[in-house]
Amino acid sequence: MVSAVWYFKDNYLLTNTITEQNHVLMIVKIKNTAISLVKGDITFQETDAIVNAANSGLMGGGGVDGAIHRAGGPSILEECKKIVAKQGRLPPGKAVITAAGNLPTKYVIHTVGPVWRGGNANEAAILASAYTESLRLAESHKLESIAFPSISTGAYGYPFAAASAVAIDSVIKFAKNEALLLKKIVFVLFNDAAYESYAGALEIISRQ
Ligand code: AR6
Repeated sequence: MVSAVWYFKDNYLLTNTITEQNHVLMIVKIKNTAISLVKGDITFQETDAIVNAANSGLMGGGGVDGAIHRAGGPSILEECKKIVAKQGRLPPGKAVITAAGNLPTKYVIHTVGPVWRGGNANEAAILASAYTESLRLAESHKLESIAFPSISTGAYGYPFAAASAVAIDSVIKFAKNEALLLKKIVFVLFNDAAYESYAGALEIISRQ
């Protein structure tokens, strides 16, 4: 069964579609950039870049980081080592780019989100910066599409409700104010709880 709800307001449209597989897909268009939510594994995304929820050492880890290095092969780690040798550890909120080895994407953008410490340790600003710096790097490499995981909401413990509001707000601001070539921004959510949280945030913020 396919059903769709469309909302129009100013320069975006919002679709809320239930596909044949019963996967909910939500898309909001801001100027020339479509922001969409899908459920799934980020390593399967065929966007120009996928974003890695890395740590400052850039030497791999668990969660998204582990999945990307496993699926992409050793060339990504080799490139990360060269970056760290040249410029040192990657501070939280910053981003760097490498090729993508065996992954179906062209590039991996590695960023570091904040560790959740209760909400009063600048977490929201650092998380917003991780998204914005990743998007700027994509633009500077003339990329048209990028896929994000839900940065910081796994090992780093950021609650989904708070993290999704920051993530959605950051990409909408970027689409409104900075996007030139970037036409597609995808959030790849790993489970229902993550999806519901991002869908709620996208619906609320995009109506404002
Ligand atoms: N595709 C999409 N989302 C995923 C996948 C996947 N394959 N695997 C997990 N998630 P995390 P963080 C979700 O821990 O919190 C690493 O060890 C997961 O359910 O990957 O930023 C790094 O090396 C969660 O909602 O990233 C760092 O040390 C979200 O992705 C540290 O973890 C992020 O979970 C970074 O922690």
